[in-house]
Amino acid sequence: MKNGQVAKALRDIGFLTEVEDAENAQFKSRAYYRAADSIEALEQDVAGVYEKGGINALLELPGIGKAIAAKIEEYLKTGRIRHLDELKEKIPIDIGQLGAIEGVGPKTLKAIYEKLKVTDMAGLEKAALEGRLKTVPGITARKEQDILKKIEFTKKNGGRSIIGEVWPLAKKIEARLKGLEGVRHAALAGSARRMKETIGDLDYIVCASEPENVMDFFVKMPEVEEVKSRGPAKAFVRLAGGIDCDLLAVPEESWGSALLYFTGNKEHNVELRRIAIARGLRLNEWGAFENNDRRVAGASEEEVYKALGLAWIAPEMRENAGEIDLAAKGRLPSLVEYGSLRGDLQVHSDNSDGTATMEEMALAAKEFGLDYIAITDHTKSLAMAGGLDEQELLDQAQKIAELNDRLDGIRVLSSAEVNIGKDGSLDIANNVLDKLDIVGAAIHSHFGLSMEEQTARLVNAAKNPSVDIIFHPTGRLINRREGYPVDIARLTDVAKDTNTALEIDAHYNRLDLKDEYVRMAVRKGVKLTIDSDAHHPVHYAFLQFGIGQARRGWATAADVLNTMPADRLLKALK
Ligand code: DGT
Ligand code: CA
Ligand code: CA
Ligand code: ZN
Repeated sequence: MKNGQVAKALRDIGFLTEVEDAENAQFKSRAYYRAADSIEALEQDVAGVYEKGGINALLELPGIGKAIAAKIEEYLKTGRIRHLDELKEKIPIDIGQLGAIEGVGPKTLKAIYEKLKVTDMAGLEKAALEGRLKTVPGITARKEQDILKKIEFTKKNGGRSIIGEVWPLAKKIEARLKGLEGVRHAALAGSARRMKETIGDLDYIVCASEPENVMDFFVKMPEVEEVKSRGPAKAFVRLAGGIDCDLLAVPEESWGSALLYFTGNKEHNVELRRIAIARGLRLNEWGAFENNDRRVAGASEEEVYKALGLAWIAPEMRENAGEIDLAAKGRLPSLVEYGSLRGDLQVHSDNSDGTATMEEMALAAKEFGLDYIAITDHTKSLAMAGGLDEQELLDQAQKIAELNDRLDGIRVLSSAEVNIGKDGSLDIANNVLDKLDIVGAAIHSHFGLSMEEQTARLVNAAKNPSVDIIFHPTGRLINRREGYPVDIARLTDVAKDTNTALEIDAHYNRLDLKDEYVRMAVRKGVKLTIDSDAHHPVHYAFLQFGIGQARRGWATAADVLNTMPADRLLKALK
């Protein structure tokens, strides 16, 4: 169903229309909101309505007039609405974030944007903390404090948590539960087990001889801020920092079915239940049962899948995106494994904006278990990040050669994160890039350009014979910025044709490419890399989130270049 997307696009137009001209556009923006509501409430798929009856059928829907029907048609045909793109270009604010702050209306947002160029929540918070917000006409010191409070509130309570931010605590709690006396199994389930990039709440399942003791322990953990409910085999708490946490205890014979159920996702579960029914079984968190209530499976996930005629499916794939069909045919891919990366191809040093020396980064990589890293400092047009020019890059490559003579058990590749210009050109000449072992290129500016222009920039970079990898291809920052618009179908085609790899940036703020784009790349045989984008020696730990994302996109080791030893990798590059 496209209804949700169409409604969102209409609502965004309504909102930006109001931001653009708060005095006069109220009537117009209301019309968009009404149309959005109407599409959302529709029972049929709006795409189906249009396919059958064309624009006239759209006009018959409540609240849809000529101008809006034309925009819906445009969206259904092209996946975008030019008018919305133009508005976004004029007022490039993050609507999801800034539009959600209570008490900050379109008129205020416009004033803030015009004076301070603030586009997102982080920027607004920074401006308020630095006392710049009250320099905006109409904003008093009191209102500034007010906005700051609302931001804190939204940050704490609103929305979903980024996986990397909750992961350490989530795993700590899992380990604690596993270590409790009388606990036979304990696991973190839900979206965290599926390695989704954002987490709504944490779900734990335990199997224990004395569930009451586990509940006691759980509600008394030091991080618990509020106990929302607590029973003999179930508890629900809120942790400091605002994330909710579910715990369920089940008997041994239901361990697998409960783990399966609470890992989800919901659509995967629904589909499994449908298959169970077709086989004369009843499936729930307690097991798979025959009509006479005899349990036929439940103790392990494998057993439950087997009862349904399916192979065990890795949690990261459980999104009802075709994986069940593959499991039925015994054709599941063998996913790239955690810990299987031999190297990391995006690492920064203090020669640009990293915090540690090349040697420190190399030694930390070795300690982490990697065989090689590429030092990918920024290049000259990214002055903010202390980008290197041609001579500095060549000097750095020389130092890397000396470093390799000195170091044992870790190899350092000379490289760069070359900045892609507005027109798709690079800021470092090819004859210099060719002296480096490997070259990554990335976009760091001009985020307001259209999809055509952004795609052309990336395609240009991919066609450059010196460029081996496109780093963080869509530029998204999870929960902060959507990324610039890219025609991924086109980019993946060009990447395939030119033997350019696309990166899964494992930094948990990016995870870019995201899962669905990874799947597209894998399907087309595009090579991927999984890189930490480390700016600090501890950042190699991010790699696990990149692997999680790769697995969510069905990638195997063969799809990921840096599962290879360095020599083979260098031969595989263009
Ligand atoms: P989240 O917490 O929003 O990041 O996403 P999940 O997937 O962790 O969802 P959550 O915590 O609401 O529930 C955990 C799992 O429990 C979910 O993935 C599937 C299962 N589940 C929850 N509600 C339903 C439901 O109404 N029907 C079915 N079949 N399964 C459900
Ligand atoms: Ca959850
Ligand atoms: Ca939950
Ligand atoms: Zn970077």
